[in-house]
Amino acid sequence: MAKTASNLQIDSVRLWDTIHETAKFGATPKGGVRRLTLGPEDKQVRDWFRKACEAAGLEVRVDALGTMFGLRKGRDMSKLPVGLGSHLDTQPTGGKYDGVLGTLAALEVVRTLNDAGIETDAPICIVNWTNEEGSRFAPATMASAAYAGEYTTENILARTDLAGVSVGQALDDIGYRGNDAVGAQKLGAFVELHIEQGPLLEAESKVIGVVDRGQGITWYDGKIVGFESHAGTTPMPLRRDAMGALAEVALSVERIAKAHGPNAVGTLGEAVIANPSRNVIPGEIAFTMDVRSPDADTLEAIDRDLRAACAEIAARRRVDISVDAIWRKPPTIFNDKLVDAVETAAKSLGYSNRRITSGAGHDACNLATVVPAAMIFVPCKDGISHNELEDATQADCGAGANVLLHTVLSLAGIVG
Ligand code: HGY
Ligand code: MN
Ligand code: MN
Repeated sequence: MAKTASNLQIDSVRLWDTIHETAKFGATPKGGVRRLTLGPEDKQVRDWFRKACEAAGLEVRVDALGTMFGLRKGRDMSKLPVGLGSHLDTQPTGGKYDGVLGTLAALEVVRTLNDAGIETDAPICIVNWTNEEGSRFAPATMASAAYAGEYTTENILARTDLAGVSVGQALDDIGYRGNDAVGAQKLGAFVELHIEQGPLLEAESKVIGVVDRGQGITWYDGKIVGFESHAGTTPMPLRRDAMGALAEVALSVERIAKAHGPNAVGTLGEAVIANPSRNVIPGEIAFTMDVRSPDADTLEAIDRDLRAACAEIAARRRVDISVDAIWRKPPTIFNDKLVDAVETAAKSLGYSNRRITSGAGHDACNLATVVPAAMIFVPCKDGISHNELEDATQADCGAGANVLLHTVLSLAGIVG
């Protein structure tokens, strides 16, 4: 006899065990996870995920960018599935929860419905999106962006990593270039559970973040060209030092983001010196920048100020500085109805909650441009993420998964 759905709870021990079981794929000595997209560790977790989905009775399909869909039939298969999930790839010094919680909580929702013998009216579909992190291949959230029509599949397949390996080649290397066209699996809605990756929920002792907004993001590729010359014989006034210019660019990013604060952030996260040598003045440096704000006008203003600062540094230091905006993600406004469904679920389950804007980018932010979408946050310890110290509690992960379960049930309808 099926349990009544209203008192249904996920199995938080099983979810916790699943999170820690998959953390072994790419486990690092410091307790983090290094699972770069489409690498060998990503293959391991993908193979694990496929088996777990099939064991839960899901029909697993993979699209041309490797995104994995696990479909649970509903009574009315003419209805579009309710989507839920996140990503299983991590940063180089990533943690156990970023993306993993949302993907495995989606699996836990299915397992819970199976155990309770509950059939939903609409089907549900759990999703593991390829390359949410954007660390190995830019941009971040590339597969869900292609699903939302922002890029063609060919454009994404041709993207390369620093070693010159393309997305297409990497997919073939791990056997995850699927036969389905990107976008073939239609979704009627999408809900993503994620750790907050910031300090607010913990600081306010709130268990659930009802995410109604997401920051806009601009990613830049930059290049500084100066002049390589002898570190000992070149007088300081004659130098065209790319490293000195980079140092000023980095401080300008920080200054400009602060000037447009408090709701703006800017980071110079990568720098690669061409042919580095201790006794050669750097002549060429490639770098990247990440700028974010919930406000589109602020992003535009920061773009103008950054370009002006680079032009001034370049002229004064007699170097060339180029800055190319390779990804512009506008701020996200999540679907009111779904955000209300998340809030209603949190309240009915008795969890403390607050509305919150996501500082991080997520696949749900892309889905929100094509289907009704919303997100659920739970706290992470000290707000730390993209760091091997990333941590969360079993209770909070379980609470988030329960809110996910009841949000999905409110959207998919219950039959048995
Ligand atoms: O960069 C981001 O916001 C996401 O965590 N990949
Ligand atoms: Mn994430
Ligand atoms: Mn991340």
